Amino acid sequence: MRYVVTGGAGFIGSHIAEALAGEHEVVVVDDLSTGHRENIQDFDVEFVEGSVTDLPLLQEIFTGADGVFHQAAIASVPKSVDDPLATHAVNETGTLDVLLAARDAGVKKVVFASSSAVYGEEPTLPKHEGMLPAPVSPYAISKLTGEHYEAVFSKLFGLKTVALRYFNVFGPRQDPSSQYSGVISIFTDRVRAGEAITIHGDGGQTRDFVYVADVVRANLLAMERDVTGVFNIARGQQTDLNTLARGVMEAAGREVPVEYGPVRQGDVRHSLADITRAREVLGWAPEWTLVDGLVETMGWD
Ligand code: UD2
Repeated sequence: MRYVVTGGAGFIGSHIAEALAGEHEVVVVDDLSTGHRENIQDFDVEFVEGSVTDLPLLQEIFTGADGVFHQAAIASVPKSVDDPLATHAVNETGTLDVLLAARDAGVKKVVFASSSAVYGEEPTLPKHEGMLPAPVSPYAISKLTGEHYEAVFSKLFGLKTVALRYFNVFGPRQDPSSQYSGVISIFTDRVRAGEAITIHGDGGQTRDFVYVADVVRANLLAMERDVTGVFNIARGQQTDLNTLARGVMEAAGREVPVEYGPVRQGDVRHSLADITRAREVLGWAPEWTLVDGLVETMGWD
């Protein structure tokens, strides 16, 4: 099979590309705005530097492709608040470009990286796919729009599509360099360096963390199986930030000071997914515990 991974030099995309490489022909398209060439240097993939906003480029690359894993995005809520037009161009117009190029090239399926952000501030837990989305950021709107485009392209043009609503994904190659990076990438980076970690608020807030290898398997199943629609991808378990901080230190075998700062503006207090649909329809279940995932993440150079 020939697969294209947009955003394939990024965190999740590079893990998908790695899982496919060797067995399949893999083309990675990435504009390297947040991705890195080094993420894909150790396995056999074709690399094309370019953006999903370049429709002619996508049309060329998608020719002969069986499936597209669409992971490219400006993957940041705060960035989308600062510059909604940039997020709109890449996440919404870019997704439309991907779907148009996929349709025109006769691609069989597009699997799209959506986000738990689409649920917004609605406090009901756990979040399930039947709930009404309530986006509270341009980023969330962009992911929800991508889902809607997928559904409409399925209806109008018969293109098979799946949207995976990722919760808090973590693992090797997640970039810790920005203040908005995933909390686990920041904590593991600091603990490795022997530096203090900062918890925003009292540490009682919770997230549903899922290890990247499980997210990769969800993508492969979504591509292979005869399924369409929207699926939550998470572990279906809540972990509070104090427990997480202790877990990272245990995985590292090293203690660092824990500092407490003000609650981050716009932070959701609790997050938890209902993953029944992924279990029953996709045939997927998370296999990695948080602790095993943390150990693996810590061990990466
Ligand atoms: C996640 C997604 C985001 C979007 C959002 C939807 C990640 C990396 N981000 O944001 O893309 O889908 O969910 O709601 O998956 N924290 C600390 N100390 C730190 C860094 C973070 O205490 O040094 C806290 C932070 O205040 C928050 C929690 O850790 O309460 C998780 O933060 P995050 O940025 O990893 O992810 P989140 O849930 O805000």
